Amino acid sequence: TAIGPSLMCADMGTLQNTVKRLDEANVDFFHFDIMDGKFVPNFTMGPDMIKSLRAHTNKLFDAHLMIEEPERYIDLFADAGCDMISVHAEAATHLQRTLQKIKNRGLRAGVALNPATPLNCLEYVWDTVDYIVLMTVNPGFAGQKFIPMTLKKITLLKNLIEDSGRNIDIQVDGNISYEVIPQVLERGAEMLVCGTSCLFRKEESLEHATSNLRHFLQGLEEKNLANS
Ligand code: S6P
Ligand code: MG
Repeated sequence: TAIGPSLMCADMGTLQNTVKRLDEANVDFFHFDIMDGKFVPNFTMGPDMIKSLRAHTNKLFDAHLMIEEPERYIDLFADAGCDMISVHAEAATHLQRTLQKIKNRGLRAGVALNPATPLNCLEYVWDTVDYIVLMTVNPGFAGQKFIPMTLKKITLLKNLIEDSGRNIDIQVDGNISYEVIPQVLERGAEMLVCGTSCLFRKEESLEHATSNLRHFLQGLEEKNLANS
């Protein structure tokens, strides 16, 4: 299970230090939420911020583009140093072309889906996608409430991926808390976007939060091995 801190949940004034600390705490990837004030009603970070943080860690950079016409900005984020880019199926007019563009840059290509978006939009891109981001809240803000209907979607997606015979990861994003984690993992999620629900918490340091989470995940894995 991969742990990916959602940096929009961090204090923007001390971001460089936060990235260094999380790098040392051995997170698996960094999740950057990119918003355009149009596809979602909010703004966060941009390519220049990604570029300046790139020097401070070798961990994977994962950009989640919550922007309209994402095809126009793939090169910008690839040049900034991203390793993985996901685009919303609802926002991409030419989804296949956009994914192909990401792959042509040598990066991992992801499709992100809002909670209400059905899985059938993936039907003709199985060979062009490396990971699917299932939004478990409506995109735009941190600190929202998990939408339980999305659990069923993870199960359905896992089955479709198995049928496709391809190696495609499921990333879940939105209120991934200690209560939710066992439920999404047992349904097949592999990458956790970690925000205010499990990592950026007032009551504990980033180091503690990361190691607590790692232990919790190890405990779940051991339990699963014991059961099987
Ligand atoms: C939401 C964004 C997410 C959030 C993350 C916050 O639009 O895509 O990546 O930053 O979900 O996590 P939490 O635990 O505060 O909901
Ligand atoms: Mg996100």
